[in-house]
Amino acid sequence: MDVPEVKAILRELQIEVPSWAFGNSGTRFKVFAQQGVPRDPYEKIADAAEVHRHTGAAATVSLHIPWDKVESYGDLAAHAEGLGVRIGVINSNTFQDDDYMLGSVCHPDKAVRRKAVDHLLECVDIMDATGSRDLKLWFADGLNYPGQDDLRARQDRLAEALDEVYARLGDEQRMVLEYKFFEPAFYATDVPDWGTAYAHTLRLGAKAKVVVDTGHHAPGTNIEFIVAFLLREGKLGAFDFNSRFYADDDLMAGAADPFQLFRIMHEVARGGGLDAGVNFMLDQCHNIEPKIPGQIRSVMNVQEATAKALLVDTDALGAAQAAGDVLGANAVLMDAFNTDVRPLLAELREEQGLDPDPTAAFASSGYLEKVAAERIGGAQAGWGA
Ligand code: PSV
Ligand code: MN
Repeated sequence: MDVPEVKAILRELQIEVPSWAFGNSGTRFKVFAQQGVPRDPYEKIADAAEVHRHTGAAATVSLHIPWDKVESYGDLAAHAEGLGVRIGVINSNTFQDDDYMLGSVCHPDKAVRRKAVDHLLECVDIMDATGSRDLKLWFADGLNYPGQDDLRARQDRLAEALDEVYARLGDEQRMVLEYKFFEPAFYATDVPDWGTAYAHTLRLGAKAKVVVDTGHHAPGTNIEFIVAFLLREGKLGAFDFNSRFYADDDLMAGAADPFQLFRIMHEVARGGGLDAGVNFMLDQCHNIEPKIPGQIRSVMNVQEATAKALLVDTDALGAAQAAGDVLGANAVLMDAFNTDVRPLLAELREEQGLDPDPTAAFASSGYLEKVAAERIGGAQAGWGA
């Protein structure tokens, strides 16, 4: 693909940012407060709009319910639009209530399952108000000990819950199911892997797809294979981008392994995923770095990985592969990965009327100083609060 074609695709690429990235977060040992952190969903959206203002590539914001509960979602959506962004995916939360200690939609008690499904249905009501297309489902359900509950019955309960929510979706709405192989449960989780998520969404129908959170795999998992497979089957719905060194670290996308992000974006591009309604979101928690620049960095990292992926000489790659030229094929891929795409992206930003250096532009905008002075009093938002 030549440079003008690469730029045309990058101009359209949007990376959704999560509202919770702008609140305080930390580890189970300590949450560090930062100055100017938003105190409500309106302020979170204002911060998210800054990411878009400087990158032109983050036009939508994911909400997490109940963290982002407000009186009027129509009003919140109008607030977002006034700032040049829109509300994107609605993330459900069935993991922070005492009732959910033994699970939510897979809980052995029918009353708890009812409560969880009602929450999911409420999330679809919110989607109606915000105009959101996707409901993101991640369940913390699972077991810590063998024998704790019936693995098989829990799949039946999960299927029953998913059926009810699926039936509530409007024609243009979708549900996207996220998998995770551990945490908070350590022996078994009820949606541990892409195979389980794929089987449930396949049974449900075309409006159900799979979410790939890049932090939710065992070390060494070939995530680009999963991406290629799901795209081939029309079942890749969304990404939660972040990076990890050890567990589900939720670090900035592309920070730990830019080569992996490139390989993923190569399969996305190869499988038509840049044009298939896939939602690209950052699911990150910024514990020690400032949050808005942290999101800007991740958006830029995804853009860089995508630009490199688009620069792969696919004809030369195909020819080398067909000839069994192992080293030649690998060299084609590595040439693209080793290309410095920063000048290309800087040029693109200038063409879009943006500063070629979004990080520096944000730093000199005075926004951080302004909100630090203004946001005094009230309770700072935080992951889980
Ligand atoms: C779970 O680890 C997860 O990735 C889900 O997407 C949650 O909704 C999110 O983290 C919260 O950060
Ligand atoms: Mn996630």
